[in-house]
Amino acid sequence: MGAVPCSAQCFIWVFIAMLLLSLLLIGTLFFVVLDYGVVVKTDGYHPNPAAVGTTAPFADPTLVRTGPNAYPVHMLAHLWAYTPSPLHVPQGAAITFYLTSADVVHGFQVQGTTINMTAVPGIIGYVTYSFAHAGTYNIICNEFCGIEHQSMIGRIIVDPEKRT
Ligand SMILES: [Cu+2]
Repeated sequence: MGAVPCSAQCFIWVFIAMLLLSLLLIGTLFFVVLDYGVVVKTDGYHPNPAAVGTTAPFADPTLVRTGPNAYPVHMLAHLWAYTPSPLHVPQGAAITFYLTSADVVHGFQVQGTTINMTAVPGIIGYVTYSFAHAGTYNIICNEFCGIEHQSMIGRIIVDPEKRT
């Protein structure tokens, strides 16, 4: 018994099934990207990564309180460290990390948290996070960036909330 030839109606049903699968795949991609914030939020661009550390706002990477619970900080990744480090932040405060790189692509993963960004030269990404627990958190580089990559570790020290 030979193979059963596919009729014109059969081709139509195969086409419909593939179309539905394609729509499902595309719909799932949109859902995941839009709903879970997979796309890194970008705050801006700068044309000269080599000079970003000497120009505002990255030249003065201090934590400044700008609202009732708002603390933005401009964080610079460079060969092979993070500036500022150690960074003291208050427990429970909403810290917005504005991150860029002065040279090559670096990682910015804060252990024990959901912060995991990529520092890209020329692009300023940002993420807001609130540290619920006091303690010392390591920032690790998870993008291979050169011969001292493994020693590229920063520190975030979360100071206990002062209760009066
Ligand atoms: Cu690295």
